[in-house]
Amino acid sequence: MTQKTTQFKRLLHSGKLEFLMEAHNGLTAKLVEEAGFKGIWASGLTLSAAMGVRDSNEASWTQVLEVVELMSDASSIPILLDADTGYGNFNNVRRLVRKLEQRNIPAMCIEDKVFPKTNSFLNEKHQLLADTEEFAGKIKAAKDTQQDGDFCVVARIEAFILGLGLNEALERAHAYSSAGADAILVHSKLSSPDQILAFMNQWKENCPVVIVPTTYYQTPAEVFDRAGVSIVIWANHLLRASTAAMQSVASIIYQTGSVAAVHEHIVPVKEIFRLQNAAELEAAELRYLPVRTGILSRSASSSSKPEVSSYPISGDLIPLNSRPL
Ligand code: SPV
Ligand code: MG
Repeated sequence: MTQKTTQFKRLLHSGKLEFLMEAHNGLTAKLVEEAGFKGIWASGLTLSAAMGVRDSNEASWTQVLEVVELMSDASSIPILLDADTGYGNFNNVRRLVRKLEQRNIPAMCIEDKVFPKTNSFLNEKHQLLADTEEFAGKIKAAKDTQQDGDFCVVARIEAFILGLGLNEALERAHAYSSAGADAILVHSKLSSPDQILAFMNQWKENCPVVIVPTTYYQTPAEVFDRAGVSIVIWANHLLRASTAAMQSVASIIYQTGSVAAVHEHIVPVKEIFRLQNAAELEAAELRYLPVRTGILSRSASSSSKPEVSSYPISGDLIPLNSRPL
């Protein structure tokens, strides 16, 4: 199996428009892969929202690392971690790169704002840009630290978010590319792709460009493709979809005092077992636990049948109070 670092680097240089989909835990990482995507965006916004905190570095970087490791374990496609500002200065970035490599996270994106960061769609008065040279130093430090030549550092430019112009965005992009960035992520919060297209029109370097069309989502992907964009990130849509579904289901069950009205609209428990690959554990138990000892088997000692897993993988679900789950 190709290394995840190499998989991600190939996506950046595939020569055609590629797409990353947001995930924020092991389950959603699996869903993204099953849907057919070739890569995952571990979004700072959705990771923090799923933890019940704000996208302002309220979750510690090690808490983020724990979740992203579970995501990586749960999927075989590469993850681009939204590492905000790198959680500190160049030295914190060096340590982050070492930890990401240890945990098989093949790529990180850092943005040129100051710690603690503020989400780009929130009050722009609270947004502060990092000094260009200081940020370029973080990129250099990351590239000097990585052990795997294919580990990727994506440098994110927030100039447009702060209302600065194309020149500022381009100057920063050139500085970050010279510092060794493997790609530039240029962010915009307009509802049209104008800033992105203007940037692409002037960007002549052989350094791939990544975009996040959350606000200009109505632009057809071919427009980005023609402009020379390498990767589009759908940054938060699984969290938003699941939030809508969970709000609706929780409210209906609360109001009706029953699951009857939602039962047809939610996945059966069997589907959750499938996503957890419970079948693999059932098979492993047969191989490694032929006979159970201890309290359970003593209580079942009158039976000659060896005790094996009771996961309802292929048959019906365990009846509970004479009703199936
Ligand atoms: C994220 O998904 O956390 C991002 C993209 O950084 S955005 O929310 O658009 O800033
Ligand atoms: Mg973010």
